[in-house]
Amino acid sequence: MSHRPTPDDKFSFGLWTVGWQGRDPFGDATRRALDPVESVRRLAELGAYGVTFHDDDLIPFGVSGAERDSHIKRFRQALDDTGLIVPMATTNLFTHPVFKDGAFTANDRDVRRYALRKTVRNIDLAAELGAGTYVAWGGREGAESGAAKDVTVALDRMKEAFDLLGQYITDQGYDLRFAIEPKPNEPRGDILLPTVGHALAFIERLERPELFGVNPEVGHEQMAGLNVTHGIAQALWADKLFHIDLNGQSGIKYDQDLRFGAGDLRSAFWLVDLLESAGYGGPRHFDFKPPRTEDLDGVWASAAGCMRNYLILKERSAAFRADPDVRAALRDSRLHELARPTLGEGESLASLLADRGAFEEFDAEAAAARGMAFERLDQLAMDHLLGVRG
Ligand code: 3MF
Ligand code: MG
Ligand code: MG
Repeated sequence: MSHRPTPDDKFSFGLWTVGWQGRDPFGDATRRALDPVESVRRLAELGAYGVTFHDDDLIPFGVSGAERDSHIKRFRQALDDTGLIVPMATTNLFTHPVFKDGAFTANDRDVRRYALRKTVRNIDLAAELGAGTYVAWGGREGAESGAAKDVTVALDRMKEAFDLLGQYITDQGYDLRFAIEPKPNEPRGDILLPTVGHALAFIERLERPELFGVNPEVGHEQMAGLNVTHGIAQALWADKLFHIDLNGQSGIKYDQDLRFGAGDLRSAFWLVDLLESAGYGGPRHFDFKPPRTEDLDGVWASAAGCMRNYLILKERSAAFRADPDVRAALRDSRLHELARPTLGEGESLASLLADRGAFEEFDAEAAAARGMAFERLDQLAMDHLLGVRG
């Protein structure tokens, strides 16, 4: 298998990823600004199929209508020239100081109304460019202190915002769905809808839950110490994995946004194994930051590395799944038993309660003595991941 990406692999990148200039809380930019047109061309050359953006990545905040049109025109031309598509777009509701206390849940009502208008304006552009997903990351929806935010009331405002946006795309007849992106903290001390689980529960309270799914990010779940593959599995189980942000993170610390495959490599392996075996059909979207040590050559090497690592892991996962020893080990670990419903065909709760073998005559000691054979199975996975088998 080749590790060269092609558009069929559905790799996409945010303009803000390769375009990150390396400004952090302690240091100034280390790289020049990238023209979105240059990014589109370079990403297409590297084998990506899509590019995504926040409104302000493409059109600088606050420019006139005419200037806005000319930015869009140049971008469209670059898309036409390269064949790159825009699978997703999103709103920047976090950089400008007006959003310092949030956007959809800012205490100030005029800020909330402005945030909705800013979002609607960019939804129109997303629809015009053919995007299928509109991501919503509420980076500033949160607090640093207790009384500053009434969380239950803030969730009412968040629901109000998403219900209005759901109404808007329905009224306009746009073929768009929203993907909410959870994150536990950074830039706020604590952010609302901090994990995939919180977001999934919130979505069920919306007026049009069918229009809303999640956009989990690898590092965001790991910042909360969670198993990102489990979170993604639950999103898939709920039919809510509308989009995904792939990157790397080394444990519970600041948001590292490493290239995909860096950080927790084992977790990246299991994530690719899950996405590929579940038949996830959406974009493989990279939301990473090339470290500020890099010049522009390093930026493109880092972007290429994201895709290369995904393809290597995809190959490793396929070899793992095809290995007869792995199949035997999966049987020894009784995964096929997990797939069997706990009650037999046609069996009722009453028959379970009447089954003496299930309780009165059940030999708990004998069942407890059975080994699960998980270590052998996991070592086979390690061998495949490390490239010493198949
Ligand atoms: C922050 C993020 C965001 C979102 C983006 C698009 C700036 O940690 O991950 O990137 O991904 O707003 O959804
Ligand atoms: Mg992030
Ligand atoms: Mg993200």
